[in-house]
Amino acid sequence: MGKGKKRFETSVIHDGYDSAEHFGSLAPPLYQTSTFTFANAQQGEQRFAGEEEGYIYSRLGNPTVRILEERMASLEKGESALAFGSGMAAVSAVLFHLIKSGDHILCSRGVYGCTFGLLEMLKEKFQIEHDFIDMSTEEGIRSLIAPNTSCIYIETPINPTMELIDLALVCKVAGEFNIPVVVDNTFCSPYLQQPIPLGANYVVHSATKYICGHGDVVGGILIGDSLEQMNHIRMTTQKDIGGIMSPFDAWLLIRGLKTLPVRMDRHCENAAKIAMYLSNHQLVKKIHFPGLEDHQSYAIASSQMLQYGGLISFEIDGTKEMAQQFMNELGMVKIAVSLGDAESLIQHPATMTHSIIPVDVRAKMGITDTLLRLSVGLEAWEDICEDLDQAFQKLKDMAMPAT
Ligand code: LCS
Repeated sequence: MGKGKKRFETSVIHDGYDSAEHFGSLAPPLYQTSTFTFANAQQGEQRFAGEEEGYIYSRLGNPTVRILEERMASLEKGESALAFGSGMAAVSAVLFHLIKSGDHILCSRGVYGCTFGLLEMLKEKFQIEHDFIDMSTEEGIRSLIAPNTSCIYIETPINPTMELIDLALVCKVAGEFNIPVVVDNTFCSPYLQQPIPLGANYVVHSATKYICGHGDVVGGILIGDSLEQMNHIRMTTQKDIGGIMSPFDAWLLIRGLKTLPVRMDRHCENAAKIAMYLSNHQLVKKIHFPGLEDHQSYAIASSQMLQYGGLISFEIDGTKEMAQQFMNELGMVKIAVSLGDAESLIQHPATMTHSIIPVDVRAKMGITDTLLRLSVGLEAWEDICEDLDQAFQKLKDMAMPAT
């Protein structure tokens, strides 16, 4: 089987690494070094001039980090990838690359809270405007594209409302105007969704999540469809702003990636079962899981994603205090932000991940005070369900105390 023809489950284990180049070491080595020695002054000069291949300094490239970058580029079917110290560093690098003062960014109806914070900062400091829009129709997208629109930025599914965007549709319209499309693929991982073959130009990941899978790394990845553009980002935005990934974090992510398909299958399987349970519960007012047939994005999810993901948001039928009380009653399911870990995690977006967003904007995005986001872990689904069930029972007992 030739290069680039391997199946996904094989690529996560093998791509970007040849043990023959590393003394036969089965596990990719950890090059925990800040700098690289030159044989002589002339070699240093040639490396800096780009006349000789080779490493210089770990902010400009590191062999362990490079293995991860090559593997991620292959998994997302891009030309090249760059690893960053966090998902936000990857998001800011691609935005700094694409926009300049006075430009306009068109965004999906919702985005992660810190992405919102970054967009606000860009507006305040550099007069870069943005609009959050419903991207469900061609006309809707076209109507808000302005002459200074220099980027379309999409999350799908959107954190935390689980609304999906039809990527092929958006990329078709963007192509007519020659506007680059950036997709935050954090919620899916490349196993469930690959935006570049659908027409996107850049994919970003908070690698902290499913790519890592074990809750022990904060990292980000940017993948691009153009080697030239990505090399430019490497030698400008990444090098000079400097939010790079450490070799040790890259090493952990290479290790985590090997089990990505196996983990994702289990996350998705568990989430589908928990979603069924929640959708039948009388204390759940609304459930947002794209794998349920009556979800607004079910049709897009079925064609765009391999499976429906491991995240579920749901609204408690009650008050904000009841939603918080429900969280407090949970035992095994941990109260924590982040997602994609082996452990099931629950958080309250209105007061946690999306609390920076003003109430009226949050309301337009569909983030209510009773909305909870559950990242379904890898535990036995019955144990997750039992924990949710006992917390609901306590909530019910509190609402209707025994006489
Ligand atoms: N994009 C998405 C969709 C995210 O969910 C996050 C983090 C980021 C980018 C930023 O990545 P980071 O810098 O944290 O690696 N999302 C979080 C969340 O929902 N809970 O805690 C962090």
